[in-house]
Amino acid sequence: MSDMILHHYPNSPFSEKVRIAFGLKNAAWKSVVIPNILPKPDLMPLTGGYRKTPVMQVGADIYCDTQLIMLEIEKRAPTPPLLPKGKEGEARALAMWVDRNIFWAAVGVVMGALGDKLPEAFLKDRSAFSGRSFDAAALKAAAPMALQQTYAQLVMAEQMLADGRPYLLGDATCLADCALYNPVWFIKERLGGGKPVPPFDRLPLLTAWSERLKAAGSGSPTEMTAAEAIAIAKAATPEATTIDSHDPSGLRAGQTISVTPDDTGKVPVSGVLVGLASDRVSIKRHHEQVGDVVVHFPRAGFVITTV
Ligand SMILES: N[C@@H](CCC(=O)N[C@@H](CS)C(=O)NCC(=O)O)C(=O)O
Repeated sequence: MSDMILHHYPNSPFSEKVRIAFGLKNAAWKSVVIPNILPKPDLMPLTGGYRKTPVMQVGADIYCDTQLIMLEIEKRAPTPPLLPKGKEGEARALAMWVDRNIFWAAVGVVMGALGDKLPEAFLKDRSAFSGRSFDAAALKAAAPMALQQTYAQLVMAEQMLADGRPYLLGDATCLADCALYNPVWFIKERLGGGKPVPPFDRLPLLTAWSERLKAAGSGSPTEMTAAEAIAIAKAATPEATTIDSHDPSGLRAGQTISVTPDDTGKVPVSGVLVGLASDRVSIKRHHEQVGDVVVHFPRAGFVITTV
């Protein structure tokens, strides 16, 4: 089986959601470190313009967004499972709640504290990326509200743990734990430096939960260069895909479409539709550096338009 290649950077909290899954599964993976702002010249030929972090590559298949990356890891490293039998929907829905609600509140907390220490190029990049102002003074002013929002939502997770269960959905770790680890890790690692940091001084169960997860580590990464990853894509053939002909979109194989995230980093990626299912849309693209690749996106939170 081809290697799972993660294109990521160390400080990226969404990448930590994936790295902790590798840790829980004790999985081997290849690590390509990418820039944390544009331009990303070695990533664009693979993704066709998708710029977010992380991206997972397996041969000539490119998986965008952690929603889909986690499902692919689950297929390729199934033990222990992160989609608990009979509770797959709960695990995925909780992950969406964290990704879409708690993450941005946590960004407000971290950026409010660090904004005036971050390079201007980073603040400019994140303003364009998010459509919100990443002006250091405005970030600082908004930080108290971000902390309250983060606290109010994390309390819900604290309540889940109140019956003594070690993880969000019971005795075993699941996708929702990996998702929640992303903003918790972000605040604790960037601001706490090992010491208690608000709002975790008020969240003892969540603090203990995060220490249990941290012990899982990140699996076994091996460094790989971007050039090596590109050569792997070029030498590989994308995996077979299928189209659900009853999909509510009415889309048909062979149509040229573009796929765009609906929240941040809204760069459309165009290609020929080769795969369609309830959890993913897949398009074939060609680029002289990487040859034919299939780029896969989740359905939830992505806008498909026919070109
Ligand atoms: N919905 C996306 C969110 C990814 C995301 O927002 N990642 C941040 C970094 S943690 C990002 O892309 N920042 C801009 C960049 O890295 O260029 C996912 O689940 O993968």
